[in-house]
Amino acid sequence: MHTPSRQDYVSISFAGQGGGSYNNSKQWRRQSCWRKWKQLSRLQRSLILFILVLLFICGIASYPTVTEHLSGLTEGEQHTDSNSVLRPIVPHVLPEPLKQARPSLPEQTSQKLSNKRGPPVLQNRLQKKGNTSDTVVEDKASDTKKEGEENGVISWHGAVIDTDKATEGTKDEQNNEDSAANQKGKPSEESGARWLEAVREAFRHAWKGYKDFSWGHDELRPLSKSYSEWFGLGLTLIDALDTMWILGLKEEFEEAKAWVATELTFNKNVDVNLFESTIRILGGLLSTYALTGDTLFLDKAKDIGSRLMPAFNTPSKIPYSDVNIGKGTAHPPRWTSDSTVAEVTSIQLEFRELTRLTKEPQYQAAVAEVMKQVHNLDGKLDGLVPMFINTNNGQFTHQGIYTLGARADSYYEYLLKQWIQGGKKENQLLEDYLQAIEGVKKNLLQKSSPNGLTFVGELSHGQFSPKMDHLVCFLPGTLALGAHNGLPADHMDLAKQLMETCYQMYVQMETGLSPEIVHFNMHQGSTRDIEVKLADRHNLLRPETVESLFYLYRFTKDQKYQRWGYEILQNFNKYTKVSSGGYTSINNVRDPDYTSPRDKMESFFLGETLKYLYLLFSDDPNLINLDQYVFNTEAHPLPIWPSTA
Ligand code: DMJ
Repeated sequence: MHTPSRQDYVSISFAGQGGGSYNNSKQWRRQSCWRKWKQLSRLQRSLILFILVLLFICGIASYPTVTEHLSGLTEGEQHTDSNSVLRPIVPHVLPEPLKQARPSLPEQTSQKLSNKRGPPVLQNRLQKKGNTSDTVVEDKASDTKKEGEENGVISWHGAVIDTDKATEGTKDEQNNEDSAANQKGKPSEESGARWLEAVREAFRHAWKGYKDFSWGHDELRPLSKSYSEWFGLGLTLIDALDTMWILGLKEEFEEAKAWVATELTFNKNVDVNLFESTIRILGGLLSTYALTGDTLFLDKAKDIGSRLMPAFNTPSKIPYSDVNIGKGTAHPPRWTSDSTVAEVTSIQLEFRELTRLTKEPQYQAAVAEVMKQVHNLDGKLDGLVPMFINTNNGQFTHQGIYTLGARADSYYEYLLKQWIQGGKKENQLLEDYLQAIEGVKKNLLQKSSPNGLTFVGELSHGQFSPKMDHLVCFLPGTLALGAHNGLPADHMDLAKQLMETCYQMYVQMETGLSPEIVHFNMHQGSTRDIEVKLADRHNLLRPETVESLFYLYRFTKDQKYQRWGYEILQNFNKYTKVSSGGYTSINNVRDPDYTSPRDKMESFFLGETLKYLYLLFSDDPNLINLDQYVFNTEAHPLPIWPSTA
């Protein structure tokens, strides 16, 4: 009996291929292969099988669409978030309010994207856009002048900056050109009015849920028709006060005001986060006072402001993250003595305004001290700051990581906005801002493949990561605001590019809603620009993109920004609206049939998202005139200080 050997196998193989004496029939090949297979030892067969299985697994894993689909199914089945009520989503078709819902993608990038679109489901969604309909989720400082600063002109690293330039409601020449090129598909006056009304309607719907199921509590849980408490201070109600005023919802405003007058008390034994309560509560009360002149709101602002001050009693004067507003004690989180850099540097607008109104210097002094220390610290990279700062020694910690996203974002926003608030005199703030934007350009800015979307990534110990939080989408608006106030014109160019990217973070998702975090492809040969990891597919009804759309529209009058905003509003209505009242965050923006609602309406949806949408659709430059007001990071407009000169 012939025992097959490795030698035999090799010789047969060569004979077959090189000799040409055998015919190439399929049958012969099958027999020959089988014979060869049988001639192999058990070990050889096992090895080959193992390699084949390995190759198959690698092949599957490197094909994202398949893995994402598979993982998506797994996620859906295994989802155990106790806050989410997993009920079937029943589409509920409402009449189409507008004919112009189909987005026009006039820019080159958009054109390219539409030619090279990825998954068919996305193409279907985009094709259907002209026919969108609403679906309801069923119940389921230094002031010293330097050379060249006269007449509002200062020089920074060779760039001459005309800081007196700021004319609300007018466009710079370049923007006029852009605008002329984008008149096609422009919303008519009539539809403009309807878009405004659509925001009011969305607000009323959100307010109904809040009123019916969570009145006086922090946040609505619209699916379980209940509420959640964070600080127990009526967070959503306070955050929404100035939105109601701006939207002209008088009845709703009056009932909320009555609650503030009779029910709201800060004399409570409760720990609050300094940053969150400053931007939402103190900021909300101050802006409502600024808009209405009603001293009720100023009195309440003074009360909460003074109760937050113990946070600054730390060895370094860098504030703790948490304060007990009843006991007057403060502390860092249990696990660290660090505070977040964005949190300690994004409370300045509010405390400075409190000092201006009360003539009590301690508020402004406390937050100015923080800015001074952060300005002088080592550990920055070209003006970019790390994410944490220690409350004992006042030094940056966890150094080497730089992002414009979570934990650092509003540091940059408040550099510019404090400078604007103070009448553009505090040059140190401006210089830090300008340096940081150069730092962004140098270290964090990249283009995606294949369509060359400009994005802001992250840097970790010298290693670039193409990861961008939705939170970073505040940046186009901030850059545009700076350019409007006389900062370099290339800031506006960058703002427009990033705006397009933030919009694409919505358009390229199957629901037309952005995920929390995206990753951009940078290698040539990529088939799509944006990837989303499984854990990042949620949408919390965040405002940053519509916030930037508002600024870009105000300054350019380019109506494509309004159309983009209207699309986003329609998609919020389609995928996050809960029929019994309210809107819900969702877990999965990539599956229109299984969005997996989270059962939570964040207070910033009313405080920010709907407010910015309304302002975006309004053509009245005096509805929060940007030469008179500056928005805090929670969309509460605060007065720009009158010049005392
Ligand atoms: C808001 O509380 C503020 O805009 C903050 O600066 C960032 N996070 C949320 C909105 O996304």
